[in-house]
Amino acid sequence: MTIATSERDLAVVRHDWTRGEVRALFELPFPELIFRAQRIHRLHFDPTEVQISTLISIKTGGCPEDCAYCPQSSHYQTSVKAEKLMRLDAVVAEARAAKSAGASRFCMGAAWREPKDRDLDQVCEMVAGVKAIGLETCATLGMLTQRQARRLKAAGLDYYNHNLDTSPEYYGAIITTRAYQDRLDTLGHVRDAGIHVCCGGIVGMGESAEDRIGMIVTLANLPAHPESVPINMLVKVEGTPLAGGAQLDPLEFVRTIAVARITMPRSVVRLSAGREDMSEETQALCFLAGANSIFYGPKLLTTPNPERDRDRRLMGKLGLVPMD
Ligand code: SAM
Ligand code: DTB
Ligand code: SF4
Repeated sequence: MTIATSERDLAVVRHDWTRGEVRALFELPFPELIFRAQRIHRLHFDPTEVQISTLISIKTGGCPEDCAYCPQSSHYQTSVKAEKLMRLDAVVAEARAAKSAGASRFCMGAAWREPKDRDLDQVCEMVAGVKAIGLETCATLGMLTQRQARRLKAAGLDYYNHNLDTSPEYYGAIITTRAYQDRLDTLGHVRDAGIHVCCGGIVGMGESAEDRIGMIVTLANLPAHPESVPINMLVKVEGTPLAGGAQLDPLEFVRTIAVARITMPRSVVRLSAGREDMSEETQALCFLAGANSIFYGPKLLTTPNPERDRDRRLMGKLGLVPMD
């Protein structure tokens, strides 16, 4: 198996990755893998810059989908209580606080299978309100129709997060209430509406190495690479079917980040969920492997994320600075 190694080959952005090529990347000796990831990272980014996003759950819990990782699914007994959609003024107040803490993007998440049109009216107001205070806007609301995507774009939405989560082959073991193709359809609607795509997945869900390969192949062969690729380490939540699974070796997580960086050279790769339980050393390896975005602030949607001062200290130690 030959893999591109010249600077010119590395600079080519491809959408025709084969499983064999991606498998060969995963299996590279670690120093070789990291070196390639770093060379590609530096072609397109300043390796000291990290994009800072803050998450908020605008509608928590009670979701009809059965995603086996998710504490917000109504199929499982977890400590998450279902809440109503937040009020506009409360969302805008949180966005102001996120901006003054240093975030450049504000991501609003809702535990919906898909938004009702009445819900979307309110979310569009939130998007406009957050945009007006000078933040990039992101939302993750479940499946969208073409019309809903256009409405969000018109309201000022910059990014839509919609993860493929795992390989097409493993998807049915994780979610039964929707199909992989549903996800791909929504991604198409978002892209066609002119909204930037944020799409990645979760590792550590008991998937095989082949499934991590399949997930990256699918992401890297989308018609356009997602502008943002979140790689989440499963956050195990009591009450979900995946709570008791084996822990993935953190080095496999680092490898997944590196392969995402190499196959999607211009994408911002986010070291996403799972940092609360990750050592500083593992996080540092993720940045070396080409991760250049994090969620900042003590909560993800419902689970803990590192406190801000802990992240400021880590970034200081590593000499990393926020991306504009
Ligand atoms: N309901 C919408 C959907 O599923 O698209 C939006 C919110 S959903 C919580 C957004 C993403 O969070 C999921 O696609 C999944 O990748 C991630 N996620 C949820 N629970 C997680 C967990 N326990 N660990 C890691 N990532 C998780
Ligand atoms: C993404 O890929 N990860 C974020 C965001 N996109 C929406 C969500 C992580 C959720 C972790 C579990 C929780 O806090 O509920
Ligand atoms: Fe619902 Fe999204 Fe959680 Fe799945 S991941 S149960 S769709 S909130």
